[in-house]
Amino acid sequence: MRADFQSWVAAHQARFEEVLGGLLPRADIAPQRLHEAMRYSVLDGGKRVRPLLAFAAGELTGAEAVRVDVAAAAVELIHAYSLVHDDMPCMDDDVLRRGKPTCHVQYDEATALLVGDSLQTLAFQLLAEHRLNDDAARQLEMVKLLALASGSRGMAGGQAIDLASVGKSLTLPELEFMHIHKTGALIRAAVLLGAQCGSVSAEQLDRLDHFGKLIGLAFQVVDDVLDCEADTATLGKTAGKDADNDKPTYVSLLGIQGARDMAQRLHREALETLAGFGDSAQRLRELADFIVLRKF
Ligand code: GRG
Repeated sequence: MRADFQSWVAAHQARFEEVLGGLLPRADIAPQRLHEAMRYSVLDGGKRVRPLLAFAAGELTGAEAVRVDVAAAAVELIHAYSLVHDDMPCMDDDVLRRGKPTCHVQYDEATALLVGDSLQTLAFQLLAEHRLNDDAARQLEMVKLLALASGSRGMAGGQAIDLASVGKSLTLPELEFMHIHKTGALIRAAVLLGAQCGSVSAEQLDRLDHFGKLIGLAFQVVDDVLDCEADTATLGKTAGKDADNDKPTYVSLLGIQGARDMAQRLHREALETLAGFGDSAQRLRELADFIVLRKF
């Protein structure tokens, strides 16, 4: 990572932590235990890749930072809710997330369920409550975009396919379909929401959409490789879960080298989609590099 990019990431992560802290309900407000568990699940952890993508896309389109903050927070709250629910015994049944006990372990299952529900609704509350774009119709489109990316035709649908595919062998197109929905949809939404807080043409949005799809899939391919290669301490979540759970992955289909090659190809194609943007897309390029080169 270049020093300049590293400090951009660190500054945005630190500022965003404050933003999230201010947008989440305070832990001393009733119901205290639920609010405390929501804060536990969102704050102090995670790479914040999706918010960083929103910030980079927002910088590209000249968006006001306070607007992108809200869009980025909405996406991160959806992401945090999905992790809380995914870790529950009825799904992945995991005990470690972001280097801490998972929400249902730290609190209890009913609380974890309600944390996920409450984070999801808070995300949409924020999008309805704060001005994201001067054009109200555009803002409504943004709300719809996040709803589609999160629901049965996006992340939750991808998760359903994931749960149904345990112990089965999927073809490459089937695996791709699952991951474009489960992981890719929210990453794509982060790019598009960040961009739409500013001024962006339909043609530019189309190219950013393509970038988001490619980098979202690359993120998952790298996640599959890391699940095999990295250790639990580095990941902050249990390593080797995919093989243990007999889940089809890019590694099980293509082998480690095949999966790495695929991530490289997606990375290259993602960078190509940004070619026309010049210097304004530099942060997005650096984030694309980070997504494929990351070690955690
Ligand atoms: C429960 C509706 C529902 C969906 C769950 C996101 C998800 C769908 C499951 C998480 C399981 C998983 C390991 C997915 C693969 C990719 C992924 C989303 C990894 C976690 O994202 P990171 O690495 O996490 O950005 P941090 O903690 O850095 O935010």
